[in-house]
Amino acid sequence: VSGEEKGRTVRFFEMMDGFLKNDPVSLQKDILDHVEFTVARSRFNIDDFEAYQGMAHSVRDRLIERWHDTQQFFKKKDPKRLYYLSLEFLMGRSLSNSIINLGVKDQYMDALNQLGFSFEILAEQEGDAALGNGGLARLSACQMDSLATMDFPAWGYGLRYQYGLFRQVILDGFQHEQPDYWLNFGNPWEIERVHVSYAVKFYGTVEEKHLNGKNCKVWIPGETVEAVAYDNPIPGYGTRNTINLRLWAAKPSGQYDMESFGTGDYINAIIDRQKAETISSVLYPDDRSYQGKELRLKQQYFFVSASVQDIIRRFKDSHSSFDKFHEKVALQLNDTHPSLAIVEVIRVLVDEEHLSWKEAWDIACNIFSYTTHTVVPEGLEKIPVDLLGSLLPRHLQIIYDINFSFTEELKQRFGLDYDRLSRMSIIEEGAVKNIRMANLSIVVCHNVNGVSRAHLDTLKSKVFKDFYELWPQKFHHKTNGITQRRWVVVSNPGLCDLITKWLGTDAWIREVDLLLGLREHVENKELQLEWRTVRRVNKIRLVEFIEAMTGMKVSPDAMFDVQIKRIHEYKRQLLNILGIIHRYDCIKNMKDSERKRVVPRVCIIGGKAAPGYEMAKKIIKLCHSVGEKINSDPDIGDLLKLIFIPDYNVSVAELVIPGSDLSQHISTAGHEASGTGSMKFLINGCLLLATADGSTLEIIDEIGEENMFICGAKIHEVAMMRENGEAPKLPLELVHVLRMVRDGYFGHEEYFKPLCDSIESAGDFYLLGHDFPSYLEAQAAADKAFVDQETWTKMSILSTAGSGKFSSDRTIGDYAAETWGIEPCRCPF
Ligand code: Z15
Repeated sequence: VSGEEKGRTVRFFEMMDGFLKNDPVSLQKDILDHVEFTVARSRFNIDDFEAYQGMAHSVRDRLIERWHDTQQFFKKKDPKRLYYLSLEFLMGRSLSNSIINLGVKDQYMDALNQLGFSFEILAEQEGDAALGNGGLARLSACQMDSLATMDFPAWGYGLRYQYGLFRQVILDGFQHEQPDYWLNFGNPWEIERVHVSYAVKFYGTVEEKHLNGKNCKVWIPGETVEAVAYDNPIPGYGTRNTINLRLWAAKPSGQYDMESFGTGDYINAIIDRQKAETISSVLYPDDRSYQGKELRLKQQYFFVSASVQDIIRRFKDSHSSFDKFHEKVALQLNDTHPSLAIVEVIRVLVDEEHLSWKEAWDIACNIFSYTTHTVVPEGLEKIPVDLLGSLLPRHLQIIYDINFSFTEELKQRFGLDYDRLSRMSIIEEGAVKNIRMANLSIVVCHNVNGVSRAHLDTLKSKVFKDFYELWPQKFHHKTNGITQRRWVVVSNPGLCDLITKWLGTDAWIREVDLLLGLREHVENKELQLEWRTVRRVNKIRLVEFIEAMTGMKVSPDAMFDVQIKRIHEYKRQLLNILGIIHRYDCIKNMKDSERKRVVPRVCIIGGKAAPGYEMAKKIIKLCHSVGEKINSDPDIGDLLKLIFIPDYNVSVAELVIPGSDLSQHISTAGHEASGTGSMKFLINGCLLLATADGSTLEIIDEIGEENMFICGAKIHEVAMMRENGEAPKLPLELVHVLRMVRDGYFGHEEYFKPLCDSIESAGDFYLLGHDFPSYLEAQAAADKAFVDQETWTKMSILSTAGSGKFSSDRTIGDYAAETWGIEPCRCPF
């Protein structure tokens, strides 16, 4: 840094220094001020929720302060920025994460103690922000944390759904969906920007106009809706940088009032206007099934259009032409859900900024990159041409133009290979014509990323084979990761302190590779003992939670065996449950002497089924019916318990993961693109029982197969069995277990029949039969290892020690260097 530069930085620093004080006395005053003036409750009579609100608002002030400094600093430096577009962000709670990342946790703890409040109780008052479904949505949340912590000049864009993911309520073992009124009690973590709003157009027609000697397309919309910005500050850890997640809410537009109110039907005109808000009202709850719904398409375009307008406005604030646009802007698409952004950028540049097609095209090809999260062709998003044409007539024209040039290029390259042309075309012909959003994204994006090494292999050899042959240089992978801030520092403070103590530094919170240093101490008896103690405390916390949620008392001496994730046939919760029935049946048939050697287990399953996914809902019911039978069997006692944790979400995960001994990741090999739950368990020292799929393959590389329990067919074996159409011969143990279900041992035999049929008469697509024996072997190996607590503890320490690769810091570092071309831009303290 030059002397002059330094001088400026110092003045800058002085300017921002010391606005809000963080000593416990100042914090107390701020909390109480907010209770009195923001929450409007008397400071002499406040309950835990009001105290939470007061505290949250005081934290919010500190976030805003740093947010301003960061945004000003970015503006001054004008670096290349990353814009991360995702329709889903699964943020969970913010209080604890914020004070830890701001570095003011101890001060707040003191302040609260002096006021007579417990931080843990206040933190429990907060509900989850659940603006997403599962892995893809939590991934974007983890990546935002890493982007902020690593000082990247990044923005997130998303939708501010009024209803997040549904609440799961279990009645008589069946899942019911309830709305998630997450905004009802106010949201201190967002800043409403009434003045940051854009008009978003829908429907209407396209007209050809002659302007300045050029032919122009003018889109005359049939409906206009206003997008209003809500900013959610994302604080980095160990840095002043606080980046922005901007979520859009739909409001009626003021622009066309004269027309609708001109008819004199005032009341109906108001009611009509209000309908605009439905666009951002509700998150679609099915991950990876696309139904071609108009509202969903409206959501996608609404969010994309507002974001693109905002990005272009910000760029134009400091640039007078688009020459440098691609040097200043990178746009990342989280799956194809925001891929209309590609078309929107071209439309705005050509129709509104009057660039040539070639200029606009070159810009789009330079700025966009895309991550795919799916393994199967059915997982690819399609939009009916008619639907898109009526909602976005100009965009359909542009898509056809792109496709025309693309197919011309294909013909040049491959000749008139019509099979190939029809496979690769952006338009899918057929009874219903569809737009293949993945094809559109691959054609334009300079970079297509898979989420694990195995996933990239599948993309190259199957899902995007044709495209890989055409553009091999576009295809890469960035193995997913999770943030150690939320998944250890926030959720497992005991383990966090222990790791820091043994590494002699807390630097691993920013440089996760330092965890490797734990390997040196793995034989140390003192560490082993402390490790077990911390894990034991976490288990007891989980025991209390289970009792509060389900009324069941379980013993912390048992092995806690956990499978928590969305319910999906390919994730094979059914394999888990059938394994539990087998275990139950074995115990029932044991002599007393044999029972003494059984390792007691508490099996825990949690997860939501998409509301329309019948098989997944049956799996939830089966879990409850089996649990009821086992848990009430006096013959079994503490040897086996089966618990279903209702309404699984981010904050439930934060509590369950640190208290688990064993976790299951048993997708049929080749079906899980990556799987990020396994990484959260791994870093918390929970052992994995897993199939060789997605990211577990890379976990094996890092910690060694000897520290995990691996089972099931390998990816190539699955492919071979399916190709050969091998008649599945089911193992006898499995046939026996299915017999019990069919015979009504757990009741509801009619309702469960399709589950049994999927294995016994529908070809067992997910290969439960094939994998059952090796699954049971892996379970037996886990039992055996658990008996020897010292070995188990070492495996646990080695799991944490080897988890560094699976930090989202590593993922984001790779994206920054290899895909986005962005550099850190660190706001001075
Ligand atoms: C989703 O959560 C994932 C993939 C999808 O195609 C959709 Cl629509 C939702 C998950 C993958 O199933 C999981 O393997 C991966 O770890 C995660 O995305 C993040 O990449």
